[in-house]
Amino acid sequence: MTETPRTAVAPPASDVDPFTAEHLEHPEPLHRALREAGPVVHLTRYDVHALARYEEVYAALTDWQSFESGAGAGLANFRHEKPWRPPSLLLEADPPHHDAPRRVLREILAPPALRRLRESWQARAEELVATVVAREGTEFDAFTTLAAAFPLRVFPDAVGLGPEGRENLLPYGNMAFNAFGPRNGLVEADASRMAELSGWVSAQCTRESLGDDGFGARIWAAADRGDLTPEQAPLVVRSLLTAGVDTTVHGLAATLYAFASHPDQWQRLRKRPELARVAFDEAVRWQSPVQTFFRTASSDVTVAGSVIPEGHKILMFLGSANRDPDRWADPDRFDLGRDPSGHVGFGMGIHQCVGQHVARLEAETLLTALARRVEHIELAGEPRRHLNNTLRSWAALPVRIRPAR
Ligand code: OVM
Repeated sequence: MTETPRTAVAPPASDVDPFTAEHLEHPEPLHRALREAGPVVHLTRYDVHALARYEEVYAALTDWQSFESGAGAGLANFRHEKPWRPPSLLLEADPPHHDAPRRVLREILAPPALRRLRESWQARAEELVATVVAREGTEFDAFTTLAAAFPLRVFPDAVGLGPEGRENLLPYGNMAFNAFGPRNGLVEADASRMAELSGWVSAQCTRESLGDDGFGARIWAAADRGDLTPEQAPLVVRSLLTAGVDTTVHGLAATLYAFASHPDQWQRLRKRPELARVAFDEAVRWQSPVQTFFRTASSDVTVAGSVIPEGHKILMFLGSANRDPDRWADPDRFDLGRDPSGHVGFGMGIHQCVGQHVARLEAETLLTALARRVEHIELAGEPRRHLNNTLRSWAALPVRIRPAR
């Protein structure tokens, strides 16, 4: 970002609320309007500056010096407002504090460290798909049966979580992702369970409650080596539990929705199952399970001629950047033939999703098993969204399949 020019222009203003049910349910018209209004749009209702074009979203994500995360990655400005929980050491931190937790988690979740999980995740995907394919009738809710069931089968075990209370994981993540938005009805609906869910998650982050062969134990081992302090370790475990479940559940749901609504692309995957990873990234681009994140200007920052005043928030529309026609050819099409790399569905820059290799391994193992056993998949009814201030999430995805012979 550049110095403040003498000729700063006032950005176009809008009183739109992106967090209403209408826009959360169908974000595309709002995204198009914001992209067309200009590179920066002042949202007067929240006094934040919206970026909806790929170029500006990418630039802001990769400029942590101008746009800090330490004041929160949601609407709440931690300079003035008390966070609902102790801030994340990863998402809600800046260098240099961010660096040690990031390095520790990056190594634990890096592709070489995940190799030992592949075989068992393949086996669990085969089991799950076999039960679905063997059922009487071939119509079912792919959200519950596959998208939610698979991550819940593999991820908590990989972390080393105990067996009790795992049903709290999705509600906790839903609450955390709502909390990035304004205090609307979605946040109020979570309020009654906040203390209970936060208490449960905190209790899972101690050394004693984690198995000795999982991501959690490796985080504690990093503390034993001195790569983290003992105070940091439970908060790094908490990041796994916050960011690692709902994201993959709704990312897999997006992928299954993409295939159920594009049967020709399913045939393409069946012929070339090695496209599973590309398919997942293309679905993440096309649906953007994480729709938005905020940053805070750490000085007066000029974006495309408009000044974002120091201490003010920007609202980055990842889902809109991922469908910007200036960046993507035929952006609204889910297409296994395109190269989706460069999408900002996992963010970009120093905060880019540290768990993305875990997510891709879940997607690869599940999709490969499905591609082998399912000849055809289509929608069997209207999919239902679950509304969340940040996640593009699902309540039901009715599908019909024809098992392969
Ligand atoms: C965290 C975290 C990181 C990314 C996303 C997120 C709730 C949370 O470190 O807790 O969403």
